[in-house]
Amino acid sequence: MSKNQPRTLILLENGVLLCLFFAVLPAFCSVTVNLNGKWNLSNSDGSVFLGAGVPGCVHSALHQAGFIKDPYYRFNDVSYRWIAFDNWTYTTTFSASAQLRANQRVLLVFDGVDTVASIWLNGIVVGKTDNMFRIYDFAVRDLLKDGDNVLKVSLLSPVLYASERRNAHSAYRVPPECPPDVQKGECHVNFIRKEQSSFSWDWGPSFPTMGLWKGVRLEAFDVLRLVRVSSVPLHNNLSQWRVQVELLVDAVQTTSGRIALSLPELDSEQVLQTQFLPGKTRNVFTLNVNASSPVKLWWPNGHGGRRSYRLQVRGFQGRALILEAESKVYFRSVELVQEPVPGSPGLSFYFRINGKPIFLKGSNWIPAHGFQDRVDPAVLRNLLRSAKEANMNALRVWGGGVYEQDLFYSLCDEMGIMVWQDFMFACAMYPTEEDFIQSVREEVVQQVQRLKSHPSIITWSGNNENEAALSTNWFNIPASQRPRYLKDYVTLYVDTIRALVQEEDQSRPFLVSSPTNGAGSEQQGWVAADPYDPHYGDTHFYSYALDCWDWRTFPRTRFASEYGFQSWPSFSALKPVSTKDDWSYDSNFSSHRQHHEDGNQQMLRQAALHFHLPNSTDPVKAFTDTLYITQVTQAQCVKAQTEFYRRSRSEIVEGKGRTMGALYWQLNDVWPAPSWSSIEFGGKWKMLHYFAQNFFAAVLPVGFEDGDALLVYAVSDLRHEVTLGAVVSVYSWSRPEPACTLRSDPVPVPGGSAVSVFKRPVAALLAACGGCTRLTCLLTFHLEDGGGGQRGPANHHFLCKPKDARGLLRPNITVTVRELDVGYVFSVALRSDAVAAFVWLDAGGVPGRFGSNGFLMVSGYRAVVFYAGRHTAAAELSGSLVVTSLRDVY
Ligand code: BMA
Repeated sequence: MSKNQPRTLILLENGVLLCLFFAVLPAFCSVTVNLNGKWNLSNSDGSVFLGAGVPGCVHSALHQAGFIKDPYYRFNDVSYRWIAFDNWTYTTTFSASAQLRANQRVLLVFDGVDTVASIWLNGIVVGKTDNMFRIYDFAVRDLLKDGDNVLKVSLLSPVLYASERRNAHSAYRVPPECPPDVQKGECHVNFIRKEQSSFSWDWGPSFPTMGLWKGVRLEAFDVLRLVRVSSVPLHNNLSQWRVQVELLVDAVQTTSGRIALSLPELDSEQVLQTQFLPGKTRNVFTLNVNASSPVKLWWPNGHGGRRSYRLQVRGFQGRALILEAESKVYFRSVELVQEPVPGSPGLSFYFRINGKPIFLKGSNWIPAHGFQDRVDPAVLRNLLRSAKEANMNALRVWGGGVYEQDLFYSLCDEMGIMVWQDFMFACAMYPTEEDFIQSVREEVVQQVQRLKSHPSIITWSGNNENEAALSTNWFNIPASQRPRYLKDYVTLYVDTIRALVQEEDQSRPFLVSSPTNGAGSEQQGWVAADPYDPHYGDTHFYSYALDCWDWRTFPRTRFASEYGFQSWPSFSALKPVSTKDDWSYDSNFSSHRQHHEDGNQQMLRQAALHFHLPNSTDPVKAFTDTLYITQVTQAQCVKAQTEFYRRSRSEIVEGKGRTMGALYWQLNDVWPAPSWSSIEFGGKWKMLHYFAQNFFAAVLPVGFEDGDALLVYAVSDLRHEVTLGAVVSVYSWSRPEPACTLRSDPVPVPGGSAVSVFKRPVAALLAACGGCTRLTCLLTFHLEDGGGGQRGPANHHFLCKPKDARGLLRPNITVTVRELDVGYVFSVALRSDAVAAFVWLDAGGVPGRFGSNGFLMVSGYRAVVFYAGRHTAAAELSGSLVVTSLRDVY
């Protein structure tokens, strides 16, 4: 479509139809001119000049035009540091028709500028920007002319800007100043409202981006423009619903009219008289849902369906249509329950959706790429579908990244993934000068208005770890200065963000930080003495040195919103960004990619607690085996911790428990490097993600030792009660068949509970199974219902560290690949002549995923399915397939 062509239908970013352009009613229509596409880009001294895509960023443009190589290759993040120290200018030329200029108002709208820019139109500055998370619009009608119009966006180096702002803030320090050296990042990111991790993080590179990261357009209108429609369902007792519809309208002058709101599928309609005042105004209407139309609710993944309803909004002046929009409404309620818990000090902390307590199972989301223009729908779909397929029902959008694109939230709505939405502040103190706060105010209002229609978002949260940073004094703030920082904290998160969110959205809870003691923190002036207190709120817990197989090391918290362990991605993820010289664990490359102090050694030390470390004399095999062992270690650690949280949902032990959330750190990656992620950059599942499929299953057997006994708990997220017993099999490491099997009597397991279903002293269990010792045998177990049917996945429990296991042999696994569905679905049959642990299938460069992976083979045969991400053939898959098991690496 040519830039100037008026559209008959105008589609807003959030999928809302804005206005119908009728030839008979031209005066009432807004016209949009899309200014996206190819612009020119140059640096400050004009030595670099190239074409650049909008939306996009400088780094992507330089790469696409061949000025730089792949920024992710080897050490290029450091080689290309100069880019963010330069200033860059985007320029485009467009024509503005007389018809367009004849409108009363013409606005130049930027959906996202990254970050600090002056905007010039035909040589005149029309405005400035300083916040990546805001939409900006500027009135430009009188500057437009016949013929060519020149639009220029001059971006300042974000690194230099941040440093200038910091220098201007001379009264007191706003720490942390700079990231740790190991991150190879830039300083003072807290002084600029942009993606905080773009200056580096402990899992990510420093690419302080600049650019027009979202769309640019002209909007012209004579009467009014509908800026946004949002809707929030409210209810009385979950039976009588009403929808609060908010229209953000930009009117040229006072405009009276009628608004017709309708939910056709619910037979509900309302017509209201209204008056839009001049300028941008928020207009709130309520549509009562017809009491005789039953509403189907939105439920999280695993708890029910998700029916959406069409909401139609039309505005008339006389008989003329002045606005029209359509969007989706889902009905659900959310409460955050913080109330006294019998037998436990503190308060509960759990989410009730549609009146039902729900255990949140999932992970934490970080930006999916260092360059947001590279996060396309396929990337989002693959990651979110992967979350759903791993039985997750929740993700936390972490506060050091970006407020995600609309599609992210729409997919979460569809898939039933509940979103804990942070505001974008992380691991730092922040300035509170008036202009900074003012910019944050705009950011918060716009983001809440943009996102509040999504049922997936179940809570807002002010920041990541800033309460903890203040209370446990990460930045060595002298006691005498503490009050100043406390005051700034309250100013930003309580008096500004919380107050605005409560004004904009009464339909969901607001937490000031994560971790926090919630109501407990509030009582202590918003910064608790110990925000990690397991009796209140949510906790983050990391411990790399302690034995992660020992559940006693984990806090029995109300809600675990972060915990995790690092691992390396697969060789196929690293290969395209490295050369042969890099393929060893102690190469410069391996250290360079590790952004967490001592991270590479921490992984090996944790691995060595349980496993023999790889010792191949072939350097590449030693490297790939080490990648493997870090994935095994991570998968097993996060499994142990998650199972502990899930089995703690019904109990109070020593005053602690009733855990109702397990969101491990982290789901995805920003680049190919070691990190806490369960899905590596490029979308391939690590072993942890396959484990998550099991440890997040709706019905799960959890085995653990307490004192001298082995216990099996049945964890159920089902709605209804089931009768479950445990079947425990003892295997010898040296023989792929059970040595003996024990059963417990089925007991009732209520919906949403964790119940002990099996308890036996380990010694008695082994004694009953002739000749078994802790070193020679291992246990597998599953749950069966009253009818003898297996419920949930099988699980296992090792009675010793696998490095001490006696009889574990090299299994010599052979694989046969067979096509099941043309080019996309394959069966992979494995034959093993011994018990094999952590059997890992890697399809190399063939994208896709297996039905299960990283499993224990206690019998000689297993078949799994492979779902290819692109068309392939059995021969190609079979040629790329590498099978590794624990005994193969030493
Ligand atoms: C938490 C997160 C991130 C970090 C992670 C791993 O603190 O909030 O800041 O990446 O731990 O260190």
